Amino acid sequence: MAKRALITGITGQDGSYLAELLLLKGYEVHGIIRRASTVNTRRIDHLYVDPHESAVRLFMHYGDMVDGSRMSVLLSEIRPDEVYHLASQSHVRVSFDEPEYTANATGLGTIRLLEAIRQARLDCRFYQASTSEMFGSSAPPQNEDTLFQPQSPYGTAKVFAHCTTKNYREAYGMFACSGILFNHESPRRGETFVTRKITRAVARIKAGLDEHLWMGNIDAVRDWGYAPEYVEGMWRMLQADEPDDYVLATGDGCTVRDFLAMAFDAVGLDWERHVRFDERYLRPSEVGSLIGDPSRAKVAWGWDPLVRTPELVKIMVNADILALESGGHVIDRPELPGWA
Ligand code: NAP
Ligand code: F7E
Repeated sequence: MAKRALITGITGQDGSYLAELLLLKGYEVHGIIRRASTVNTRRIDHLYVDPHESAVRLFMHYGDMVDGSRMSVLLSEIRPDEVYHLASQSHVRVSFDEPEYTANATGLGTIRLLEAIRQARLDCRFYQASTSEMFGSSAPPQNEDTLFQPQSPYGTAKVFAHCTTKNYREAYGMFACSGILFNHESPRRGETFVTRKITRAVARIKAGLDEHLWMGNIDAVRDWGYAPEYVEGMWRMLQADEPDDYVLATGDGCTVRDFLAMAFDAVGLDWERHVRFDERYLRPSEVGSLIGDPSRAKVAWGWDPLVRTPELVKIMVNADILALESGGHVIDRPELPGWA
């Protein structure tokens, strides 16, 4: 019988790739979506017209992480073998504007889901989407033992969710894991995160539609990998013999300035002629440098990402140029082993 997975946050960047991967692996996939006044399923619509007829194994349910009773009903009805909890208010800058909502959806949302699993007495495996933002001001390279010193309401909410996941593993013997993922990007990345903001702007400036790009702190260092490889890591985490927490990262650091230079260079433009500073994109407290050490995942199950930041930049710039030329949204297909 096919394994049954539940994905919260299925309409997001990671949720869409993960749904695709699990359908390719033969899973029955259930996703939780929020009701919005306009349809926001553009990242997963292609899965309903899949030539392999995966659409018959894909099911959507309305729900919201702030609604605990709905989580209980959904978990009892779906009875999944694996739960991938990806739903979150995931924007760091926005979390300073909406700290209480971020704590509710991103922090308490995890406890609502874990309680729903526990009370339904489900024997299922649970994945928590933890983040390098939990390390905050701790110096790189960061690994699973690095001190959490979060610098934003998003980071503190994720520390709460991370510790709660560990507590349910230890207190109730649940197979509950946290993936501490460093920044991972793709053509499906939300348009207000810095990489996608840059690659969209490069496509528009190259096409003569815009002249300038307005940026905040370009000295920040991040470890940018390719999202499809990271969702494959989430799946591997839940196939392990024992539950544990793992860092997923490339191990390479790069400044926003370097990313800008590579992206403009990919289309033969000089970034310094087009980029302007705008203090509105600064944060009340910034995380200066995040560079991950993924040794534990490499040793445990050989996870070793193929795509490094320079190649990622090219993938994203090319996808944004193609989307602009085709006059709209184009869904990318990862060209990686296991995704054919
Ligand atoms: P994303 O593109 O922003 O997607 C977030 C998803 O969560 C969307 O499907 C969104 O639904 C859903 N969501 C938000 N608030 C919700 C709520 N109250 N109830 C139900 N659903 C809600 O994020 P992502 O990049 O795919 O990241 C996936 C997860 O990994 C997130 O938890 C994020 O914090 C974490 N993470 C991301 C990275 C990264 O670099 N991408 C790194 C570490 C950890 P709508 O479509 O309706 O908005
Ligand atoms: O910023 C700087 C900004 O918003 C990266 C989320 O997926 O990864 C993400 O969080 C850096 C920061 O991602 C602009 O100050 C400069 O230093 O793309 P970002 P993030 O804050 O690292 C972690 C791992 C997550 O878990 C989160 O969910 O870029 N920066 N100028 C800018 N950032 C933005 N967004 N816009 C700018 O104009």
